[in-house]
Amino acid sequence: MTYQEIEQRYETLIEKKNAIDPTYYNGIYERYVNPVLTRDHIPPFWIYDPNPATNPYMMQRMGINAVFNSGAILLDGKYTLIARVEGNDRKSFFAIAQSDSGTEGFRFWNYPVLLPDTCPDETNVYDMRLTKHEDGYIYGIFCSESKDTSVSDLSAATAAAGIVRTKDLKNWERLPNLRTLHSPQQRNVCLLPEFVNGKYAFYTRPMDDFIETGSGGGIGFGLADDITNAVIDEEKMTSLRRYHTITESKNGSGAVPIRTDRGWIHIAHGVRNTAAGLRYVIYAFATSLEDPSEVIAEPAGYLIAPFGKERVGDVSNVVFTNGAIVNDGKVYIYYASCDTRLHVATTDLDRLIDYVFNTPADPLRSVDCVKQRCTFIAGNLQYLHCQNCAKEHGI
Ligand code: M1P
Repeated sequence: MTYQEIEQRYETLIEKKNAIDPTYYNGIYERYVNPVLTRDHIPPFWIYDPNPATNPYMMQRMGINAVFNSGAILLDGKYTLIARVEGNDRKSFFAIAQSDSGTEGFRFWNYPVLLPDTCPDETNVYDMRLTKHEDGYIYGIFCSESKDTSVSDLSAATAAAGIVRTKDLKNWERLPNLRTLHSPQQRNVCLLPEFVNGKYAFYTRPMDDFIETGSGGGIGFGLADDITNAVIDEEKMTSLRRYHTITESKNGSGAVPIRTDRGWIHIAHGVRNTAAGLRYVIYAFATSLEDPSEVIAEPAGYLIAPFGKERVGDVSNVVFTNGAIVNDGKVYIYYASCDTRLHVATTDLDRLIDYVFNTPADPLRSVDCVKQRCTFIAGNLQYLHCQNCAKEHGI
């Protein structure tokens, strides 16, 4: 192929229309036919040297493997994603893509984000949550991964929460990593947009180890006095890991919580183990506006699970979110499948609130789940019977 043909193929992809997937219905949200970001959405000049003199075979010089977990905000009226981009060399980095509609036409800026290099041991960075904070800054909280040199295992790593801030997503200030005094490692940390008791409020995910959360009981909540030296002493538990549920192995914050009249709505992820490896799904819960560490609603089971083609990828059986946008009552949930590509699901605030507050909680035992369903069925059959009677009597 010539560089012009590669460019043309790229333009065709960016201009491609997206549509609601007609094969999927649950009344809660819509899925879309096409992913919103894939590695094919990367500008060709990030990958190819366009000069035939230095690239006579027009081969990829610097390949991109995947584009997935993305933070999200509305910036100057544009749906703005900070995507996790992974090179063929396995290193992840961040890049900004914008769209006018939120469901199609995402185009990357010319350059990826070059973060200030303040942590010499940091090897990899990923999964940034973007928070438009009431202090006037946009914060990015991300996973900062370093090699664990205290053990001989070559793959041993440590995870910490990196913090950056910006006003325009162009000029970034790196702040010291978050320190949680009682948790050795952190990943999936996210910052609430509002102060709580005059402090910066974080949802954390205490972990004993890089992969296993160990004694970490779920999603934590902690306050830091100073964002420029963020230290959390106490981490209160919010949404918990529970035996034989979707969060048995681990869970973690996802999109920055959405403020509603009824409470903060969280769109998080839960992980369980299976014979085929870990299965990641997305679930929702709500915390109180008065006390954002208190869970006030938690529907049973998952909100989004891998579906159809989403099931297969580099890390199969995974859906994961770290970004959502609310615009004029419409909610755009950006979720990745299998650490490979990024999708959008759309709903609206009313439906999301109805889902979170009116979906029954998990009774935690099969027998109680059957009782719960029988009560549901009985109510439904009675309603249908009444409807039929009314029709028969012409009411
Ligand atoms: O591979 C699935 C996900 O694994 C991690 O999530 P967690 O910390 O909950 O295990 C993250 O690295 C995430 O990026 C990845 O998608």
